[in-house]
Amino acid sequence: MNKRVPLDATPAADLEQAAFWMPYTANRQFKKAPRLLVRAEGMYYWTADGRQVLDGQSGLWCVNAGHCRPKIVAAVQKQVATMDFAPTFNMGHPVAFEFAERLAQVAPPGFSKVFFTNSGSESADTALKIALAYHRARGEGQRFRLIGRERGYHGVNFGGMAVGGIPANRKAFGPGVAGAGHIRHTHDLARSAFSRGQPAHGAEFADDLERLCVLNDPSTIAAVIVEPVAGSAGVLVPPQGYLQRLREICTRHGILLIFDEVITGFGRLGYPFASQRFGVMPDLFTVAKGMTNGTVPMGGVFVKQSIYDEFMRGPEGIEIFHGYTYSGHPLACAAGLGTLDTYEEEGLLTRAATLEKQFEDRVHALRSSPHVIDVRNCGLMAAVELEPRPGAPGKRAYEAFLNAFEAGVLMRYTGDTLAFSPPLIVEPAQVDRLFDCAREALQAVQ
Ligand code: PXG
Ligand code: PLP
Repeated sequence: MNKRVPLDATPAADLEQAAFWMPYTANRQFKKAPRLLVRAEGMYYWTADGRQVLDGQSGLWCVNAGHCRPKIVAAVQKQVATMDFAPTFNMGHPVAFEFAERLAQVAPPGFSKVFFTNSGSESADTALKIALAYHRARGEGQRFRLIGRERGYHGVNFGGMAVGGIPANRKAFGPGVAGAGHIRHTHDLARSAFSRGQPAHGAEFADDLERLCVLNDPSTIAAVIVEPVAGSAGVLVPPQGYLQRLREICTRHGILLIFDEVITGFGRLGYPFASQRFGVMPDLFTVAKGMTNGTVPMGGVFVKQSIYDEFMRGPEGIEIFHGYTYSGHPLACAAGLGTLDTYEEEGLLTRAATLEKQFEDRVHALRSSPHVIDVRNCGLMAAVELEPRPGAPGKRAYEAFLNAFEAGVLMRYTGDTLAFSPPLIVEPAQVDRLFDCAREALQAVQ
């Protein structure tokens, strides 16, 4: 029989028989030595045993305004007591319309329509489906191929998995969707290790798309989806000129370019969206995470007006047979409105730019720590890549993560990479603490 987990569970609580099958977690390892968080405020979490922990990863790249912000909490509380749920299929409610309007105002010019989902994974699959249906509506239904990139992450649903490029996320799950392909990644330790910001070399990696165009005929390709800065794969910053070249090739061949801004959106790079930082506009882009500050699950796909218009030219009736029960959920929209208010009042969508220099200097100082083979950064997003321990890949980063957590700092590890993405309200002294702690955590790793 499953044991009851007390609300004040301490790390010593016995969770070995717990019913919760944890996502992306080594369940057996975790349940033997659980790390439980029970409260959050601003830059901090508190653990079940009462320790304060500095949040160096914005929850999971999502809590951009910091935790439990009053405006967001109040907006959700008010909404849940007013109207818990309302359908958006053939019905509507004002909060969804208002939130979409506000989003269109913060989006780059021209992205005047937004389709609501509930996560980044749903956003990726929705964007890919919109791309296919768009071409079909224009009489180019032969464009069925969807191109992603090695090391890309677009969530875990079938479409996003198929175009995703992290091997472990793909290998157990069969062939995914037909017509998925991949361009090469941009990770280039030999030429670009320890680049500050965008690497100088590697614009030509974009030409790999031309190879796929030759192989498949470009008229069969519907869309290319990339993260402007790859997050999950360990903060891979686009080489200078790379995104421009990708844009140019897509335009030349009539291929839609989708940016997956699930992590980069809502201020992470010092601009509201990565497209603005890099000066390259996609045709569609996906968001989630920071859209509601992580408070209520939500995602979305922004499209250019011309894409929406194409759907509106067809016969009267439902224009796209797609949507989720919870598309535009009232609580999520309320949380989103509170989030945008908070971002705007505190200038958070551009605040990262003011902290970037210190953040960059501090993360690059880790170059001299043991086992470090690369440091990468852009905005308030950074990674430190470690040389894998022979025969035990991933162990060094895991140990550094544990050491830091013991010392009261939460940072993300993935493979042999440590990732840093603090809330955008972070203060310079907290940036110092984050990297002081990372240095000590690395020092103790064999
Ligand atoms: N696209 C991108 C670019 C993402 O980063 C998703 C889609 C999927 O979003 P959902 O909401 O379905 O998880 C993501 C999510 C990590 C990590 O450790 C990254 C994500 C999620 C969890 C962990 O780097 N990114
Ligand atoms: N499965 C069944 C049996 C359903 O009825 C529905 C929605 O009505 C779904 C899946 C999809 O659920 P959601 O709209 O929450 O994604």
